[in-house]
Amino acid sequence: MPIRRAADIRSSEITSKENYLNRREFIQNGAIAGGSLLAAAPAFGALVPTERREKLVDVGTSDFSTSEAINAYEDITTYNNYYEFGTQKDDPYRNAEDFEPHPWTIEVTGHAEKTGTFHLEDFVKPYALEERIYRMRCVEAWSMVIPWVGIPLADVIKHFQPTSNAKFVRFETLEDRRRMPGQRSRVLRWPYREGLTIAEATNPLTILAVGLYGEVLPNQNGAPIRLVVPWKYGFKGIKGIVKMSFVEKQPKTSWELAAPSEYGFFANVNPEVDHPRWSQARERRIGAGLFTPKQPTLMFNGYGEHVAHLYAGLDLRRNF
Ligand SMILES: Nc1nc2c(c(=O)[nH]1)N[C@H]1C(S)=C(S)[C@@H](COP(=O)(O)O)O[C@H]1N2
Ligand SMILES: [Mo]
Repeated sequence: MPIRRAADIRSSEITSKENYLNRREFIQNGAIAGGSLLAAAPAFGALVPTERREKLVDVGTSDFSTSEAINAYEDITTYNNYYEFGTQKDDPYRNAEDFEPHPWTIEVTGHAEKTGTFHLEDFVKPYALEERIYRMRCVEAWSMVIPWVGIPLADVIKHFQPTSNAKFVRFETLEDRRRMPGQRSRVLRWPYREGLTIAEATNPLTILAVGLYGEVLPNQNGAPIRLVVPWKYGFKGIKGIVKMSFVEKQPKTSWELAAPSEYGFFANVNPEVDHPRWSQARERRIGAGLFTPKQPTLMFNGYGEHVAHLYAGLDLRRNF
């Protein structure tokens, strides 16, 4: 796999990122003027980003976006979890480059008025694209701020008209050992699968992302379409989705199947409930620099005002 050196990167690629930041007026943001973003080293010093992707047009903004300093494109695209392409953080960057996410179809099944198999283009066409700058928190106690581009999952669900039997939405990633070499290992049960309650899936914060940094989603981040649920640990954000099912029973997720005592169905970011092997009280912001101390983790990753009501009456220690 050819790794491009800094000298190989067209200056236009670098300029486009700076323009992007200017356009977003992030330069005026104190956190960035302080150097935490522009001076940030990529998560992997030796690696440089792959080619920038096609620009997405007609992308609206959102009130749900955080004003925190966003992570560098290099951080977001070289420090990933995507076990279909390997278990090391730079494996997806290295191994997903040749993955071809087109053409792509999504199957919608289960308890809904409308079901069927759709080309990705037809699946997303009815909805307006929005940029959502979200804080993301991984269960491994690191975090990033990512400018996603996506569509509200609530709109998609409304379109398919689930019946009253639909209590959960279940998602599946592509299963293809030839195109996803990590699936030759039994590290997880394939295909990767995830689920949300209908209330979680229709919460206005939940999106299906098709891009980041104003461009088409890179393969390592889940091209062509992945889930983003910002109040939950990153593993809920299933990548490379090929199937969405409206189901009655709480679906088993890949991480629950792998280690039920460590990863529960809800996976809400909760600094008060430790992972069995480590604390969840603090997090390391990727790209912040070696000497930056860990920062406190916020309940529901700071999104409690929008989602705490979904869990009223639920014991969050038992339902982790
Ligand atoms: N199909 C699939 N989706 C996945 C994963 C995976 O291994 N396979 N890893 C999850 C985990 S643990 C995290 S933290 C996020 C990382 O998303 P990012 O690489 O875009 O930051 O993807 C999630 N989605
Ligand atoms: Mo994760």
